[in-house]
Amino acid sequence: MSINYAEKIPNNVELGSNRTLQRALEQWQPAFLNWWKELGPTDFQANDVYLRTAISVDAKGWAHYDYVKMPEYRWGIFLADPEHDRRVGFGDEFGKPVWQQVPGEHRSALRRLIVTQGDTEPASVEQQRLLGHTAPSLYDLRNLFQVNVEEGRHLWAMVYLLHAYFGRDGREEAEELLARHSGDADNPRILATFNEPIRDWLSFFMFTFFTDRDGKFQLKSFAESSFDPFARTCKFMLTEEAHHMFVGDTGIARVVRRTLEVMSETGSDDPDTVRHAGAVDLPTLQRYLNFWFSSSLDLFGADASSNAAQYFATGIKGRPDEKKFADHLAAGTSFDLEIPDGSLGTRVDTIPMRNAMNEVVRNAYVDDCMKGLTHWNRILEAAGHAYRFTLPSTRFRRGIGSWANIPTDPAGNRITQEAYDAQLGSWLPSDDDRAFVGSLMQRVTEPGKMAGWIAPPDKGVKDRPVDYEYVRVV
Ligand code: BYC
Ligand code: FE
Ligand code: FE
Repeated sequence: MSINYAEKIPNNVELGSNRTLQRALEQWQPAFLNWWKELGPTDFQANDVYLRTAISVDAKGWAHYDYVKMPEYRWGIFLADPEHDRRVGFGDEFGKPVWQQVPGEHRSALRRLIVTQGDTEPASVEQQRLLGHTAPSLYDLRNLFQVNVEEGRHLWAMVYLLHAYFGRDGREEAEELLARHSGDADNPRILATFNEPIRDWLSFFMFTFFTDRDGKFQLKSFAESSFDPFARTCKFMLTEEAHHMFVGDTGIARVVRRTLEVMSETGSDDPDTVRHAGAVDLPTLQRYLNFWFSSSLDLFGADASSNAAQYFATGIKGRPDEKKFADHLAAGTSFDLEIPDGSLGTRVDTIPMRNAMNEVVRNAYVDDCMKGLTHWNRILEAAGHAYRFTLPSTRFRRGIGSWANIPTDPAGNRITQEAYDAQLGSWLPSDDDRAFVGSLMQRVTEPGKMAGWIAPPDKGVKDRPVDYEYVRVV
């Protein structure tokens, strides 16, 4: 039987004429659909959702909007257009032609990075699977599902690379991507943040703001890779990533707006008063922010990393926007790292620049996060309110790198373990905070209506009004 691949799996990788790839994907697809049904969004699988589907990479085709039932979403395989005569942009191979096949000596490093990237995509879908039950509006429900199907597509993107370029062990890794599960005691997801539960929409917005943003920076680093199919795959994924961060940024902004309304109505900024009126008090938002930001910082790896140096030297993984740097070799230069010393102090350790690449990328990420905070703080300022959100120090609550398990306060000052243990509960969401936020999570399904803890969005999706029926729930 012949399958119309362009129709079933939209692609620009000539899937229709590649028998080996077809066979691998045909085997994997039923497993993917089973996984989606078991560990994807609970319920709503039979409902029509107003979704964007990528059907080609050009400006018109990549964003096609229509009602789709999620299991019928056409998870496609797209690479950004090739760049004529593209050359290695950094490291020891600078200026040589990029690779269209995987060089034998870089095979295991590339496979490891593709698997780590691929692992996060289905992990996030698993983390978010229950949120549909408590969506604050149909608009938000639709955005959740848009993010979910696209993370599913990102998994397809990595599975395509594994199937097309890594033979038998690539196929085995592709199966493993569906076997590990977020939070599973025996077979968890690879990176810690992707095993943290996302039980409420505040966590979802923080996650899409802070954790999807790690995705942005990792994908931008891979978009520079000398392994050209990998670079082009990641470049296209970035077009979808922008919407995920938009959901987080505007989601938090809408919560802040609603809280400000309630504070103005009640004439009080006392957290208990705000909570009694059914909104999220600002200090609780700050604690959620502290949690997801500090967790996401670990995703950049150790600040001094010989792995990172190796990836850069060999041309496997670059820096985001590598073209903006003057020196693409980073061979003779160094980086000053501030690390903890033995006695509650810090000292400077000068390390080779290449070993500091994780830290360079992390710092760029922190700057980018700051822009979101500025957005939220401007809303507070415009309302004449004195409260401001702050980003914790990159030393705070770290589990990876020089600052792992070093007790500091959110400002990054070293403190004793006792002082840390005594105060950590007040810096992160408490059980009580989570229970309160949980109590607000009531599902709203009337088109255009919002739950009481969140303001409506400025506009709807793709020229549709806010009260459009984004998900047909009946
Ligand atoms: N949790 O030498 P290091 C996304 C491990 S998000 C647990 O610094 P390296 C998305 C590390 O594996 C983007 N373990 O490592 C967002 C290593 O273990 P081994 C995801 C961690 O390689 C939302 C050891 O610690 N993409 O797309 O320089 C929704 C030493 O570390 C963690 C990628 O991550 C952690 N947080 O850097 C959906 C890109 N961090 O080998 C999707 C691919 C480190 O000693 N991954 N370890 O056993 C990489 O580029 C690198 O693996 C890392 C780590 C940057 C993550
Ligand atoms: Fe993704
Ligand atoms: Fe994402």
